[in-house]
Amino acid sequence: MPILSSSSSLAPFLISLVVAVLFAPRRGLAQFASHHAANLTTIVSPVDPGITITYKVPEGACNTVFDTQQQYTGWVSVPGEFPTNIFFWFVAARSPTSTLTLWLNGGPGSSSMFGFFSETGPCEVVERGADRLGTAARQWGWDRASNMLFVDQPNQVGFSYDVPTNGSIDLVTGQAGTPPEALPSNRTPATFLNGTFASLNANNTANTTNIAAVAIWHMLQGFLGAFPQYNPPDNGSSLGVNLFAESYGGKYGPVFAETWEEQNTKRQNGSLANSSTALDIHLVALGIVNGCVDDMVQGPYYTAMAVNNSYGLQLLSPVRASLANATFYQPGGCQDLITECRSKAASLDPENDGDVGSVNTACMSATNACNQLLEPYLESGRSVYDLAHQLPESFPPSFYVEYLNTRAVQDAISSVVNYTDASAQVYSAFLTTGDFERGPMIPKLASLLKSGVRIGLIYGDRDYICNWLGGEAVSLSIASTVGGVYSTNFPSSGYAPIIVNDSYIGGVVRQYGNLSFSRVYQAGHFVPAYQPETAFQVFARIIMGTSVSTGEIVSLTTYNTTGPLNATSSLSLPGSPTATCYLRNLESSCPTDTVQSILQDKGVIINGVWYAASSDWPGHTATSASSASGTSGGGGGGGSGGSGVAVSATQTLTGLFTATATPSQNGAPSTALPKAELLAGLFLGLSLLAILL
Ligand SMILES: *[C@@H]1O[C@H](CO)[C@@H](O)[C@H](O)[C@H]1NC(C)=O
Ligand SMILES: *[C@@H]1O[C@H](CO)[C@@H](O)[C@H](O)[C@H]1NC(C)=O
Ligand SMILES: *[C@@H]1O[C@H](CO)[C@@H](O)[C@H](O)[C@H]1NC(C)=O
Ligand SMILES: *[C@@H]1O[C@H](CO)[C@@H](O)[C@H](O)[C@H]1NC(C)=O
Ligand SMILES: *[C@@H]1O[C@H](CO)[C@@H](O)[C@H](O)[C@H]1NC(C)=O
Ligand SMILES: *[C@@H]1O[C@H](CO)[C@@H](O)[C@H](O)[C@H]1NC(C)=O
Ligand SMILES: *[C@@H]1O[C@H](CO)[C@@H](O)[C@H](O)[C@H]1NC(C)=O
Ligand SMILES: *[C@@H]1O[C@H](CO)[C@@H](O)[C@H](O)[C@H]1NC(C)=O
Ligand SMILES: *[C@@H]1O[C@H](CO)[C@@H](O)[C@H](O)[C@H]1NC(C)=O
Ligand SMILES: *[C@@H]1O[C@H](CO)[C@@H](O)[C@H](O)[C@H]1NC(C)=O
Ligand SMILES: *[C@@H]1O[C@H](CO)[C@@H](O)[C@H](O)[C@H]1NC(C)=O
Ligand SMILES: CC(=O)N[C@H]1CO[C@H](CO)[C@@H](O)[C@@H]1O
Repeated sequence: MPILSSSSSLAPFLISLVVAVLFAPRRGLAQFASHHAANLTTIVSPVDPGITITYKVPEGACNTVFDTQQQYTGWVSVPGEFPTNIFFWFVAARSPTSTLTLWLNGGPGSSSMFGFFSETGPCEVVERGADRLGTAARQWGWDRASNMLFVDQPNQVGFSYDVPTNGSIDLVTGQAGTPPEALPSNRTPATFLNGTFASLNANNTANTTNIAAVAIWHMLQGFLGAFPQYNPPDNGSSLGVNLFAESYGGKYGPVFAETWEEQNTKRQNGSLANSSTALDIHLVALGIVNGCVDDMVQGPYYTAMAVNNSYGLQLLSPVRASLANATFYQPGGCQDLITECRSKAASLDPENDGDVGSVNTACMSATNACNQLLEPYLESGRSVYDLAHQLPESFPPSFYVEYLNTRAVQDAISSVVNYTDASAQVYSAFLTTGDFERGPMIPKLASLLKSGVRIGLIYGDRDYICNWLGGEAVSLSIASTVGGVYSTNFPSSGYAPIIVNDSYIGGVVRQYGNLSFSRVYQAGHFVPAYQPETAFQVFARIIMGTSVSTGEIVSLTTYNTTGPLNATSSLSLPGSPTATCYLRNLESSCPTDTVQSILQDKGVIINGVWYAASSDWPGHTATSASSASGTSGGGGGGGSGGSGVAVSATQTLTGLFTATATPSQNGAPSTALPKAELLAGLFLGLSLLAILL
């Protein structure tokens, strides 16, 4: 997850460097991750005997809808100048399918465990009592339609590591460092923790998207070689491997997909080392969720979104708007500097190895200039991820960070490192090469489309940082770059409703052939966290190759949507929720006065959340429900996925929806439930499901 720093360095993708902290304070050895190799299996990659896959079944760490859903966690270890151990978490679909989807969060430097536990994964973390966290199945997890593979990349992100290294993390500044330090005099035990991290050496990771792509190709070779039963058959079946990536994934997606296609070609023409044992990656669909794909196209829409966002928010005066516009257009502005970065890269560092000083410098200058596009918006005090949310912002919940730093979970996956949510080192490594503005990405997407890869762009319409106006511009730019029928038929296809279920329309979609662009109503940056059911149906329709509007089977070679030629219908902005102060996300989620209270050791901390008094904890009144459901074990339960929709025993947890009529309600029901109600709903959901399953 990219999290904007509350400090003044304003990068358009990230990042609070808050990496961790606070668990019921423990002393000595217990603070560090320890390695229990129990039940780990190691096998060798089919393409390279230097690459190994070490994995196990993570017993009890994530409750899925069905106990029969196979899970594996592990690391693919790739040799190189420094050790690279890429963490993955695999979960099989609820019903058998041959399709496999790789999910990536962005950053650069954000862990895909954020997506796993907050967006598309099979389970979410729930409070089961005071200082007792557990998991419940997510109703609209994408495992409903596909086998899912979540990967922490590049190296040193999340549970991925080079060399396990003991250190400490300061929750207040978000800084992790090595070696471990004693508690500073201006910190309380809750705000300063020992742990085991990666080396935190920014040299020991990828510093460009192209370099990261190679490691991920090897990672997939290792994974698919180890688990051939999950490698979709390349027998003309319409189901294969899908890559869905969010935010900075707007860059990972096109570059990784391009790399896989190139490797396939090389394997087929025999020019790849070990062609005979290498595996084709049969990419069917590339999905981009609120992606910052290419500032050359999206840059102008920062200003546009601030004045013309269809929620009636006018964030800039006309004078400010034209000044802000100049940040992009003026001579020597964002646009010119991107051009300079790209022309230097094309001639001096075409492979984007990040090792040519003058290219790095030019691309860094472009990155800095383009980051300024966000500045006027920041004065509004609203979250860059959601127009409706005032800062501090705590959506989606950060319980999972706390959960992943419990001994029980680390033992279940046999991790040698603690979990961190975002890697400052990876972010800074990408910054030093100006990777943000390299590209260009549109030609890559156009050529993927040309070669038959389906491309689905999904944009939540309350996001600012990679907003839907820019996303729509990306879709039009892809179509015109592909040329031919796409350049005429895509823009002339009208926006059709996205019919999510019998009761509401979740957004609008323009679709022609293998290209679609969806505006998802009432969703911020992390679309599946805001609108789980809409995001799921759109995802499922993209990977199945059906109509994104209705889910009907269509012939994609001729199908197009019909409707208005713009997607600008107005909606009303919901009120801003009150933030919950998660110590593991202190910089973003806690107001200043609360930070002062925490530093003075006032209040209580329950499940990693600060409360003025223990009676403020929503579970205070729900504890009996909690202990009753807490023992339900492996069967899991239906979570709300942030939607606040409690699962009832009659709701089915499998299957896809196909529309037969158009409902009248525009937009999903309100997502904001009072916390206590949400919590009680979760407990209720759990116990009902325990009966159901
Ligand atoms: C190893 O796996 C077996 C079978 O899944 C399980 O019974 C056992 O508890 C596991 N041992 C450890 C130490 O995780
Ligand atoms: C190819 O495979 C051989 C034998 O398995 C191995 O020695 C060699 O390192 C591999 N080469 C590459 C480039 O992976
Ligand atoms: C971390 O410190 C503990 C306690 O001193 C020690 O047992 C462990 O080996 C250390 N881990 C690493 C990776 O240095
Ligand atoms: C971290 O561990 C070191 C020993 O490795 C110890 O001296 C220090 O006090 C610990 N710090 C905290 C905050 O517990
Ligand atoms: C990273 O690499 C650079 C260039 O080789 C070197 O100057 C620097 O000392 C390295 N940093 C670390 C922490 O090893
Ligand atoms: C391809 O293989 C899958 C799984 O073995 C099978 O279900 C499917 O019918 C096959 N498709 C074709 C077109 O042969
Ligand atoms: C094989 O394909 C790759 C990627 O398209 C290309 O660069 C290479 O020149 C081809 N080699 C041969 C021998 O055709
Ligand atoms: C920004 O500049 C572009 C190109 O000159 C223009 O089309 C657009 O209307 C301007 N937007 C604002 C808000 O001034
Ligand atoms: C980026 O990584 C490459 C490959 O590891 C290295 O050669 C290059 O010097 C790095 N660039 C910077 C700016 O550190
Ligand atoms: C690291 O994990 C251990 C449990 O294995 C936990 O006690 C400790 O608090 C964690 N440290 C951090 C910084 O998360
Ligand atoms: C969007 O399309 C509708 C219907 O075609 C039209 O009435 C409206 O004026 C258009 N709005 C904009 C901003 O172009
Ligand atoms: C541009 C385009 O191909 N438009 C077609 C979309 O589909 C409708 C039928 O549903 C046709 O009438 C349009 O010509």
